[in-house]
Amino acid sequence: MSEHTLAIIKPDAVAANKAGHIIQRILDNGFKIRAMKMIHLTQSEAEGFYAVHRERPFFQSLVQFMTSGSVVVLALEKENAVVEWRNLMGPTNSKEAKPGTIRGDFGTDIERNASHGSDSKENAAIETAYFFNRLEYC
Ligand code: 3AN
Repeated sequence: MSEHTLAIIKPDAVAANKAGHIIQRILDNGFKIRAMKMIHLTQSEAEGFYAVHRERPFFQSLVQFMTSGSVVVLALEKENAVVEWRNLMGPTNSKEAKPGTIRGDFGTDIERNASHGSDSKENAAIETAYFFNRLEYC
């Protein structure tokens, strides 16, 4: 059954002019883009998005990175979209990601890893609603 997930092209990839390449890969891999926008997150928006990581040692650094430049946020649709998008991204740490994956090709390390993807259907619904209202959703 068709499923949705929330993807973010992170500031490192946008600043390196790789957003277009990544969007093309998303389309080439059979995802439909149901919503998309380029935004520059405020500190409170980034903190809210990553609230589950609030107690983690990397939280401040992650928020600083995610507010360092523009991001592209996308709502993607495909069969098994959550798992399919995470497979296309590769593992969290870009240093462990294989060539051919988005993090392997466009990321640098565990923080500057080019992209985000929801980790479950439940979080996909929460994260999609965090960024898009119904009018923005195609
Ligand atoms: P994923 O994005 O692969 O689901 P999470 O949810 O564990 O990974 O982590 C959210 C984000 O926090 C990651 N995308 C990454 O940028 C950052 N992150 C995770 N672990 C670390 C770490 N040990 N050091 C620095 N940043 C991290």
